[in-house]
Amino acid sequence: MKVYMDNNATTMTSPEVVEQMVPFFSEIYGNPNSLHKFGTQSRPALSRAIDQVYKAINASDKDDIVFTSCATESNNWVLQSVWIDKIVNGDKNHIVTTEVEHPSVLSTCKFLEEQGVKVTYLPVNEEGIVEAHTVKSFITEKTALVSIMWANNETGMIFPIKEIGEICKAKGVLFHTDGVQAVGKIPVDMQDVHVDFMSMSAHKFHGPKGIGALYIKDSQELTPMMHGGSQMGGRRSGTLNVPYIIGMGKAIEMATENIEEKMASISAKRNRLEDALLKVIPETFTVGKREHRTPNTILISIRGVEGEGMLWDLNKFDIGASTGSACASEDLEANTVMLAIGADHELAHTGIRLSLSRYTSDEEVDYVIEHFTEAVTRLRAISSSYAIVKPTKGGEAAECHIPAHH
Ligand code: C6P
Repeated sequence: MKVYMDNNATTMTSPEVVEQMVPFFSEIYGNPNSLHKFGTQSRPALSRAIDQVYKAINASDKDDIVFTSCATESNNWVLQSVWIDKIVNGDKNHIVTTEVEHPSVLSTCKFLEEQGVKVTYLPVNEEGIVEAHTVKSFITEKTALVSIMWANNETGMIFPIKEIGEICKAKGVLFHTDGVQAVGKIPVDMQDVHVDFMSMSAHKFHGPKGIGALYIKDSQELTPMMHGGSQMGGRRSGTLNVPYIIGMGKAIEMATENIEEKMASISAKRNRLEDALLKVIPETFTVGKREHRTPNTILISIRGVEGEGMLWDLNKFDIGASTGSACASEDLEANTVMLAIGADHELAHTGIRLSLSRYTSDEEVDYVIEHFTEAVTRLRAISSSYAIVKPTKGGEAAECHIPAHH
């Protein structure tokens, strides 16, 4: 059996999505901006896709959706354009974000700091959530933008976006949220929150890779980063990626219809997996309360077991998991979110992210429980920082002790 449990990194593209995309490669391939039939032929499907995205997040106007190549582009666009609009050409000098944002926000903030922008990186509480009152206390007269993710990719923790939006509105500060790990996983309703900009990536909800969007409330002015042929109303130039936009539309529609039912089914499997691992493997904990998390995510820490070693063992069993963000997994650094919540370096190296999808089956959960436990037992037996007192017998968890200095 092969089990994919890294759905926060990316998801399988749904067969129904691929089916919708296929005709738009070699049959209906005209440029939608062309005036001939080859071009105009794709327009109804394009407009349906825009409808699907705007309905899925309950935006107020179709023009509030601009397609991009991915959330990294959307995040860069907002941060760099607000810098140009409000700091270079305005009287602000400050951006507020958090310590636990995705690198597409954090690296852009670092770049902006090099340009002279003041950036505040807000801390998170012991669950890994940035609290609304913390945001409030750091906004100043000079703040141009608050950029805070809706849900964290490593822990699944959901941030208080509604409260933060209210604070930003009251203070007259623009509010951007990276909605990548929220859209398609939990209800996202743009009429219920005060958010100026929200980034999305289709491949996180069973759409194709390489297509994303930026929601822009009331189509407000935002200096474009892509100048050219004035596609998307001049806000993002470049020939529209028709098949991928159509794929994103279908994927978001499928992910968000009956979302409460989907959430209940995924969280039941996630909870069963988490309960089993916590019960069978001693000295193990998971980050954050379940009710504060997206329904598919577990960040589990196993004392004495290096995350990379664990991934290697899981890989041998054909189980795909990660130690954190896929884009940071090659640098073998400690998990940044675990460090942010106060874990020491050794503990922050023990995090394993398991992220399920609506395609995860009960059999797959059983398979992971069995082989995860096996891998931990093997790795603890050879770990210098973890002494096994009593070896595993008849499927029972080993009794272990952690040296006093831990
Ligand atoms: N996180 C992960 O393993 P792109 O690559 O542009 O489609 O998405 C970037 C991105 C932005 N924000 C958040 C919250 C994300 O989780 C991601 C992608 C993956 O956690 C890959 S690094």
